[in-house]
Amino acid sequence: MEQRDIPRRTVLKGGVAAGLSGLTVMTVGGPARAFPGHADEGVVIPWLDQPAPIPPPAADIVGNLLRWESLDSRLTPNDEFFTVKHYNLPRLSPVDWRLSVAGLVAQPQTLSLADLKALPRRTVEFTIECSGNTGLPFLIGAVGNARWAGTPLYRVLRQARPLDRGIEVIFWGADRGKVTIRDNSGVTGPGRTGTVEPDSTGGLDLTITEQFARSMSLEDAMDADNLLCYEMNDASLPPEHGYPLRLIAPGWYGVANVKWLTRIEVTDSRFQGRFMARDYVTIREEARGEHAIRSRAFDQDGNVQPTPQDPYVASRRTFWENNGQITRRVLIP
Ligand SMILES: Nc1nc2c(c(=O)[nH]1)N[C@H]1C(S)=C(S)[C@@H](COP(=O)(O)O)O[C@H]1N2
Ligand SMILES: [Mo]
Repeated sequence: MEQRDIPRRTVLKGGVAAGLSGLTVMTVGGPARAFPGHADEGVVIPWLDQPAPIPPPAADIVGNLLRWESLDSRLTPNDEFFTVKHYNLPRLSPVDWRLSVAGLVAQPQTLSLADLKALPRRTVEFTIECSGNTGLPFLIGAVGNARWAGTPLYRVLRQARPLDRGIEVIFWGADRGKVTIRDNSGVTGPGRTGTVEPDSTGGLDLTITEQFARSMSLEDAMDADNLLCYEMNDASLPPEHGYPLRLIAPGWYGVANVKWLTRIEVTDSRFQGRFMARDYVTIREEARGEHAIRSRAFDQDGNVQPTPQDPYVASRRTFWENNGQITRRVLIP
């Protein structure tokens, strides 16, 4: 291949929209080499369709997106690795930081970083990709590959001895932030113990403080590849990537890899926090037509509201006190 330098002005003339100069590879000076050390093997031709600049509200959340043109190694260097933080950036001290393993377990654990490092060490290479990647005009670099080291999660869970009725594992991060909920239902619950404030518009919306959390089934959590990870590419985890400890769950989207991990909780019901039930959930438009809608409540012990067929409801010989599930029909025009 003939080696050709592509001067910056050519790229700009080529139709790249204005305002992107901070993002294109050409701003770093000379052209990037496709294969470093092999000067005769050509140069990287930058993409014409560079991502849009990150708009201000999203810039607090998404940072350091991958520049595809500067990719020259299998592992993404830590300081070039994309970051996503939905809330604040916790600065945790290794001195007083502890991981607690609690909830429906026979042997709750409290572990220091030194305790975790004393456990067997394992390394996995895993590509993290945000599930929002390529979903927005500015978001086409939320992906990176690293070598992660830590101790297998299943050992720590096994040590805590989950009870038989434990089916779900919640991973709590130290970060927290305000979330607006469209009505005042569902305000209480794990991690939502913060203040409840009426919305400024005087509507029914309520703003609560919620701690970052994601969950998975106990069965998925026990997967031998999951790591309680304290190292990224042979360095201690950088603060932006979850120092001192994060979950690395190979095969899962980025959001499952909870950073700044402080608490692992085993529960007996599905967790319905923001990042399980509202964000990072795909909602598809329903085709028009008639639909049935049924509500189901759970009590504090996790019992489901009875169905109309449940003997507790069906055996009533009066019309009083029907606490069964109710189905209503709607037509979406
Ligand atoms: N505690 C916590 N963990 C988190 C997040 C977060 O906001 N808080 N963001 C998640 C999301 S959405 C992604 S895509 C990945 C990104 O990991 P990185 O910032 O190390 O690249 O972290 C996940 N873990
Ligand atoms: Mo993400």
